[in-house]
Amino acid sequence: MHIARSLVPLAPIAGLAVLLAACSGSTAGPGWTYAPPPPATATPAPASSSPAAPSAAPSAVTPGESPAASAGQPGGIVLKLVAQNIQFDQAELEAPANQPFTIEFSNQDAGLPHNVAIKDAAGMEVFKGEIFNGVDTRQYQVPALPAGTYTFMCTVHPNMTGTLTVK
Ligand SMILES: [Cu+2]
Repeated sequence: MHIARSLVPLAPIAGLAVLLAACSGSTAGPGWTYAPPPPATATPAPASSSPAAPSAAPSAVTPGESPAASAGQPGGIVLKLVAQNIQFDQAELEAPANQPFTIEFSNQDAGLPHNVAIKDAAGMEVFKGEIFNGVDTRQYQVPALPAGTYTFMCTVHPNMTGTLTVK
């Protein structure tokens, strides 16, 4: 609003004349002077309210961002895994071969660190998710893996293990 007000004095005299002419017809002259600014301020408001769009992105651009965001999750395959009482809720997981997937990992142990790491049949670590304290959830983006049998585990707790079948 402050910007809008400062713009008024800067407006050309002709512009002021138009404004005054327009205002003269209405009962509330100042009301019309303030009326135009709201649309101008309304545009930045949505941009600031959406942290994902730091640039001047009108709401019309927002739909365009959704496809871009979904493109970051190829396939959209999400495996859900929960850790509770220092145990995984599943002993076996299955994932598609040769395509990235997501593990939505929920750590339900308050104050305890967990993660999900994946080792191949040879014991080579092919993925290691961030270790974080519960209660919290992370979306692990796992790279494409060739078909095979893998082991998933918590790096912090060796007893937390399971079998990941990729096929
Ligand atoms: Cu753990």
